[in-house]
Amino acid sequence: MNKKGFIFDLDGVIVDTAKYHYLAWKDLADSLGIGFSEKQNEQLKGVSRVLSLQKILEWGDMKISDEKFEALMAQKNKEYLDHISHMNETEILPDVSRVLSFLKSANQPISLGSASKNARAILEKVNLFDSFNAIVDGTNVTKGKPNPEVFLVAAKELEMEPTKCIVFEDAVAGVQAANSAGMISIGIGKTEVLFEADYVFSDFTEMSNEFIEELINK
Ligand code: B16
Ligand code: MG
Repeated sequence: MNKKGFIFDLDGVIVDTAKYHYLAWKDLADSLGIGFSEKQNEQLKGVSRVLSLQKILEWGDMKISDEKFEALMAQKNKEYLDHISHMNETEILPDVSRVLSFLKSANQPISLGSASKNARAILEKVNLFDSFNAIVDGTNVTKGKPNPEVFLVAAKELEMEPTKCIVFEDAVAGVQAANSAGMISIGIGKTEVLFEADYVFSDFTEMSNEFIEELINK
């Protein structure tokens, strides 16, 4: 039987936590007097917490001490945790559960590949923790997307060759990471943004089980 390793990003693929990241970063940027648009937020998708704050400070042309930097990261994460504390299964994006069930019934190994250090907590909240054979997140890697580390570790956990892995990603940095890892990249979102991906779907409702079967048998 054919087997592929299926690796799912979390934020923007399984759940729409990007909106909570945006709210928390926006409040933080406001408190520093730095303008922060939704377009800029797009550039933070898939990017680690440290790098996200570095970018915001760059946009505001602001330099701060290491202590202040740590305090701001903690402040942002506190607000973000407040938002995610209210999450439940209803926040799983459309047809994600159908795709996960289909892969499980086809005996395909599944991993999470997220930059977030809060990934495990979020999976628990939406009751999907047990749907994965492996979970790799921001606590397991040192290099953030677009570096391929998170996906390469996931492939290793699944005991699959990188070229036999398929990544679902909503972020440009994540698609680039999947491509650098030598994996098939499937963008979830807009083609204009995710044009570097091998395939793009606006969401999982557009992805048929037949397409997934083709991926398995490729
Ligand atoms: P945290 P993903 C990423 O998750 C988010 O897209 C990105 O916006 C966030 O800054 C990053 O996780 C770190 O998240 O602050 O929770 O550690 O898309 O790779 O699942
Ligand atoms: Mg994402």
